[in-house]
Amino acid sequence: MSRKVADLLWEMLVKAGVKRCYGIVGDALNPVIDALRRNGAIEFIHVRHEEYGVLAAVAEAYLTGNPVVVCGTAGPGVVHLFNGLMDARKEAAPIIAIAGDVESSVMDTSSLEELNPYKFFETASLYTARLVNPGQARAVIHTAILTAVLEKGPTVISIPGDVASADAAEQSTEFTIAAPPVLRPSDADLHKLVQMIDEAKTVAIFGGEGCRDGRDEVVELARRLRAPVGYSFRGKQWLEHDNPNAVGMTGLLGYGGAYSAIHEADLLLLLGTDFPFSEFLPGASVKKVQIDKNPKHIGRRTAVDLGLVGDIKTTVTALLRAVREKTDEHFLKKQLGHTNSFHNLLQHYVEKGPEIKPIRPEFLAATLSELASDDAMFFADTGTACIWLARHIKGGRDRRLFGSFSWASMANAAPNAFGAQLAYPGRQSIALCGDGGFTMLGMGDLLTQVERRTPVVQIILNNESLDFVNIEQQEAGIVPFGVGFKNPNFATVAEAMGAKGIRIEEPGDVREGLAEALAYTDGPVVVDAVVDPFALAMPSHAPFHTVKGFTLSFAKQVLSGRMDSVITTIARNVRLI
Ligand SMILES: Cc1ncc(C[n+]2csc(CCOP(=O)(O)OP(=O)(O)O)c2C)c(N)n1
Repeated sequence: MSRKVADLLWEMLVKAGVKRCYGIVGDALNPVIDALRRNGAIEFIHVRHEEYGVLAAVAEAYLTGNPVVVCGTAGPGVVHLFNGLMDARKEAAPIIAIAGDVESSVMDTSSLEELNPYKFFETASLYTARLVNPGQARAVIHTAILTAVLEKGPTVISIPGDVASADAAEQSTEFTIAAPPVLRPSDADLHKLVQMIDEAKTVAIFGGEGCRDGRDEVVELARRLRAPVGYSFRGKQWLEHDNPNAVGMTGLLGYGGAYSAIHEADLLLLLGTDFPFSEFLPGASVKKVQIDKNPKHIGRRTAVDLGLVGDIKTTVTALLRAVREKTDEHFLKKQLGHTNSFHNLLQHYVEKGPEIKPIRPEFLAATLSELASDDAMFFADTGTACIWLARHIKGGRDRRLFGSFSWASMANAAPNAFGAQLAYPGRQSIALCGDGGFTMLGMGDLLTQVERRTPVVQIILNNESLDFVNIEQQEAGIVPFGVGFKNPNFATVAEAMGAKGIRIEEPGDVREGLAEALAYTDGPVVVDAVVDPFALAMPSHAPFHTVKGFTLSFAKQVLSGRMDSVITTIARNVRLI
């Protein structure tokens, strides 16, 4: 049989390092998937919902750095990919989507399941191509691969079945993928920066995902400058562990002394971060320097005094050769002091946890962190799970923490953990799921995990509400509405689906239940943890509007006859119990 366009596609994807393709087949994709079968080098992961497949692929691609393929058939199957591709775009994960397209003979005639891929994917995709002629194949596939890998994000190849099964005879499949280039600011700019650092009495560092490869250099710079180090959610896993200068996060999930450190320093170094909450960043009273390899990040969240383009590892290495060591530890000690006091506050519900029912999520998360292995991978659903992950799950050199941190889609954790487990079999892969998130997307594809006996631990924060929104509404000063729902016993449901189910209602059973879940390696586990829906989580720095909003909401709730829930919320959050 002669080589088809679809054969060429998989040959090139294999050369790009693709190990898996997640999706649902049919229609236009049938010849594509037939070629995948013939090729044999890429594992096909048949999921029950395309979005689940993409969110799994995002975790795999983010963690490994390798491109991952997803696929959906024409029209609706392709539409289901979209939210996941937005996630890939925001989380910078190299994903190549193969979108089935209508036959080329009926294109642009509003035929069944037809959509315009250029328009549809415009927001999500870094590069979208419609393969309508076999002659385009090599160039299109090549561009989709290189764009995904080098620009780190999703690309889309829209392909009709007739083109997939057309002859691709002579086309070459050879290409190379360059390693990321070394990028640092000019000598003149570096010199300016060194001067600013040397002149500043106190320096604080705030880092993000860009510190992934330059972690040791940033920690060394902080030591040299006696600088406290705060971080974004994405920066936490690189900058918190084994760093004596770590002072926590700022923003809505904030804890520790990060907020005061970055507001009280003479000079703030923003390193590899696009932290989006401008209101938590200091204004003109603090001098700011931002370094990022992506020029678009520089100065967009807050005005900076100096903006430099460079990767963090290379730039900080150059800085380390030039900056003078500081000796005054006063500022650093003060910020570490704030961090310690906040830590003690956070420990309250962890220490009291064994006695408090319903189970406090702080206690659940801290116990999980303690029991999980040193190379465990944790994923948090968008919702309150993020708060508990940020505050109570400890990172480590080999631990990984991931979620839909920049796109903030619900229901990401279970598919993330599934993709991670496929990429790293043998490591613990743990999803902290919201009950809203798990029932939105996680439940159907629990069957996929069961079928493959993938040992993913999903812990459901069963609070019978969209709790994050509940908190959000109160913060905005309104009466919580549209946030409550009823749940089944998830452990029983899981067992009926062929997974292991563990229900934890008693605080005294938390440790044993989690240990049992982590020890189970014969397939997926669902831990149904009945937690306190009234657990609030205020940031270490609560802006005035937050405090005002809660006060207003409490007043409105009292006036509308909900005195009981106001009293419970207050009682359970001001340490009365
Ligand atoms: C797909 C999607 N829909 C809606 C939202 C808005 N949203 C953010 S968090 C949240 C509530 C999450 O509830 P749940 O999964 O039960 O977790 P909890 O906050 O209760 O822990 C909602 C509705 C979103 N981010 N993504």
